[in-house]
Amino acid sequence: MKYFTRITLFGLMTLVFAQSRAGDITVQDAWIPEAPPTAKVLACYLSIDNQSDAAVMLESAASGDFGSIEIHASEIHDGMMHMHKEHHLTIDARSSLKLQQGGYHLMLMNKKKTLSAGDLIDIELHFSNDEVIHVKAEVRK
Ligand SMILES: [Cu+2]
Repeated sequence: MKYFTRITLFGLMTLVFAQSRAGDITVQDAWIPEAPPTAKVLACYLSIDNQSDAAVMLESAASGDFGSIEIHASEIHDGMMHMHKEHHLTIDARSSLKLQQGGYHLMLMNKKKTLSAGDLIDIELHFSNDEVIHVKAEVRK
């Protein structure tokens, strides 16, 4: 029991530490549009703010609730929406980048459980400066 508490406390401290150390990079308003239960792939939107003096790249993302996560960009070609994979997204120094419908998004692949509105999904974001930021993305209607 004591061991378990210690692990939990350590986990919390690590999280707090990661977030405070990541002070220059903040991630806000992470959300996932609710999709039909049969959908295996979902999008995730969020905004990333980089208050440091150097550009930083979002290089990858992961979640225990999905097999993998890709970084995608959407664009309209001949009136049709297409998307393609990006290797990374650059957030310039002292600026922010918004992942939103019709633009950049995280593509959550191979869903492992049923998601419904109100659920909070843990996603970790890996940046080029070795920072890892944990976010809870809310599933919304
Ligand atoms: Cu996509």
